[in-house]
Amino acid sequence: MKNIIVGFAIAATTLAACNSSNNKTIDAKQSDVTHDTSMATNNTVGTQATAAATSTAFPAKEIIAGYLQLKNSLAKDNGKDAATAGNTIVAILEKVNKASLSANQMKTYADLQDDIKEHAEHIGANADKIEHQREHFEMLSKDMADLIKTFGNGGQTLYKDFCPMVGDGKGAIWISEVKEIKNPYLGSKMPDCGTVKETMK
Ligand SMILES: [Cu+2]
Repeated sequence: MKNIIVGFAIAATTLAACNSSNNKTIDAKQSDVTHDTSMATNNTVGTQATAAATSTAFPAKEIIAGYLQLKNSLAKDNGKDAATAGNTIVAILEKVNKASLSANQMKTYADLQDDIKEHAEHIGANADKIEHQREHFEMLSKDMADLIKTFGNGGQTLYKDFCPMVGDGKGAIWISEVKEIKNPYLGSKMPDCGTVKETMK
């Protein structure tokens, strides 16, 4: 228990150092999200969403692709590629056509957009600090799980993985496109640590 509290304190301090507005986010995201896949709506699936400003569909597929690119870069301990993926996510978010969203989608997106953007920006700006990127990736992963619940999986089967060894035994989730575990938090130190907790169809 002491370790957990210390872990939270360190995480909060680190993030406060890079942006004080993040403290609220940490509290809000501390409890893991329970998932009801039956609530997922796949109404953007099947439409070829583009990141163009004129797009009428939410670019769930593109955001997920950027996230997966980020996840795979971290699994390979490549902070430079992770930063590129972070910047890609920011660019996609900036082109979202909010007028195309339903009331329910708008509500979810309004809650998530600033958070996702901020984590993606920090990951983009810290190519040489992979452990810092991983702290933001942990919170980004929770946001992505929420995003997928509302906007669908972009037409591909996704897996929610969990590794109990991240953050001094606190554990952390990530989303993957493959069933095989490739740990983005521990990389080459422990590539296969973790289990599939949920299939997000
Ligand atoms: Cu940061």
